[in-house]
Amino acid sequence: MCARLQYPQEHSKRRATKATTAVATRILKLKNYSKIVRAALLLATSVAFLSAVANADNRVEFGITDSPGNWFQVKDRPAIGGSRSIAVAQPGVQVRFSFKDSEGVHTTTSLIWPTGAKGMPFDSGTPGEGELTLTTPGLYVFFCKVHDFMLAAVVVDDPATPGLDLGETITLANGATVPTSSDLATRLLRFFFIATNPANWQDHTKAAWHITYPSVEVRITGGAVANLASVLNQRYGNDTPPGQPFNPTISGVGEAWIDTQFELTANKDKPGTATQINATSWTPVRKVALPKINMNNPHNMWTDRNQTIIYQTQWFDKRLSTFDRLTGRLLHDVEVGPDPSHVMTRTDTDQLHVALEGEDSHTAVVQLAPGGANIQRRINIDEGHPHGHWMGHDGKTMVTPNAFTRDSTIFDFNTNAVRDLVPVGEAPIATGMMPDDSKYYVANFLDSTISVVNMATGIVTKTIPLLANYDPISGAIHGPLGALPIQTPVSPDGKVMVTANILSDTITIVDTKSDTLVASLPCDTGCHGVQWGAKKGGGYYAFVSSQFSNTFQVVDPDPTGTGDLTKAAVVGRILLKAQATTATDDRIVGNEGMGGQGVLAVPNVYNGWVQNLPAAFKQLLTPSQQNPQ
Ligand SMILES: [Cu+2]
Repeated sequence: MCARLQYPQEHSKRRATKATTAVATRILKLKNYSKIVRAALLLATSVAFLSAVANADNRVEFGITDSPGNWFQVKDRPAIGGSRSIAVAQPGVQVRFSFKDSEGVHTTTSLIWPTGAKGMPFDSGTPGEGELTLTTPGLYVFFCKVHDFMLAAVVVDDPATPGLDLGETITLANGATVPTSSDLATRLLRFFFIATNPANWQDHTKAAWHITYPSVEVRITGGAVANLASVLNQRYGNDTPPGQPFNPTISGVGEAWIDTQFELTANKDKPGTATQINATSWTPVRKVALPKINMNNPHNMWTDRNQTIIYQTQWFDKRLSTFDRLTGRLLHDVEVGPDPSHVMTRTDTDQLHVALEGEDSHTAVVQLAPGGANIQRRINIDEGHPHGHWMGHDGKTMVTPNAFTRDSTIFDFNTNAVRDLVPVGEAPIATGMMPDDSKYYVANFLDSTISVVNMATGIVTKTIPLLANYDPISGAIHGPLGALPIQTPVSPDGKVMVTANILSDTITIVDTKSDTLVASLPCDTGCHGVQWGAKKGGGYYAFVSSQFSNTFQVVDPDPTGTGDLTKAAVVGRILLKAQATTATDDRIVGNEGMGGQGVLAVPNVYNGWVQNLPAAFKQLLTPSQQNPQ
């Protein structure tokens, strides 16, 4: 990962035409005829591509959809490098985010833009439609603040310069500015081309993982021109072994549920299944697609006190559905409000609380009666747009990360009021809490930091930087790191926090005693969700899902049993693709096993929940697992 490569022509002072630059570069490298033929074909493709761009009507229209990968879909233009979410246009282009084929609420918001570009940053607000004119040449990337991985890009190219203009520097939504030649800029481009093209996702049943990038000349920092695909291949490799699935040597307890949010099935037009994995055989036992209700982007789950019901959010929709854990039979499908993201129960009452990430108003958490059949009330959290909330071990508190407003709410159920609104970092997305509620953690997605909040005072006592060991220009890595952190739960015994980081594809390990980052482990691509389950005979496993991979990983934070968290290791990689023995309520037809997001371990062994387990589950646990902390 220690990439120090420069763009091949980074220091070139040449100012050649597009064609001569490309020809010269390629012919110099050629050693035999077949390579010449291949290069000529490549060049012809690039030239044809560029002239198509020059001739196109200078308008770009994106639609917003619930479809995995091409959430933002370009209308009436060909895919570029396999992505249907990017367009090339000329200065003055009118960009419209118009038609909508989604049941959810979205925004169209600037994530990346050419530094100083006119009219930037842009934010449509909800529901996401909007129109803008882009005049400054360079790279523009838009995302949805509700669903951060929904991406659209426009390259505004000045036809008078060689190569497609990516601009001198880009500015990111968190305020950072980096050269387009930097490692951070190309990592973001790599992420874009993986996220927006399902054919680029990491299929662990194949011998090699191939990523298709557009083979086009781009003009970057200092006017250097380089082939984008070559740069990305040189910096990050390609056709690498995706990593074979393997089982942990020590079993887990019970089962792991993973929302395979992007899996496609025959009898519904919205994506997603929930996959149940036996934590002894490590095989998929069942997939629940719920075609009867056209289940739409199942994102996160929780279970009731008896562990018999799965509560399932539909993140690109308005509904919280409930199904039987053992049979997959639908029990309820309740309209709760826009974009329900996460669900958890109160340990004292077994009521469930659902965060509505699309909700603009302050009443953005919905409380349902145990069983999930009906709504009891809407809770005012003093902000909208919460994503992954967490509940206190005694059921008396709830914390929410409010994705749009750089703050986190502490709600007190004793007083039924907001106790604190805590300022945190950019795009807070998920939370984790100590088993005694002494402090909680907020993952600030766009800042790549974690805020440590004292529960009693509501004060941020520390901000843990996840990118301190990374040089965004050269790409040099000096130690553990995480970029774009998402789910971040603390182990049931309070010793360790594990965080999934989606840009770096790393799993970061934080020692909760010192609140320091002590290790990072390689994650499969699209690293997204984490929850803790019990390890047989004592200890815990973190189950880590990856949304652009058909696997999840099992992390043992303390495989040596010494408490040394720097020895944390990935001890298993489990395939989420259905097998012949997997029961299912619909036929899987695409993105098999892909889209890993929400995770749930049954039995639920977090402090406060574990004590309420039925005896049959309790007896599977050690005394210390039955009473953690
Ligand atoms: Cu969205």
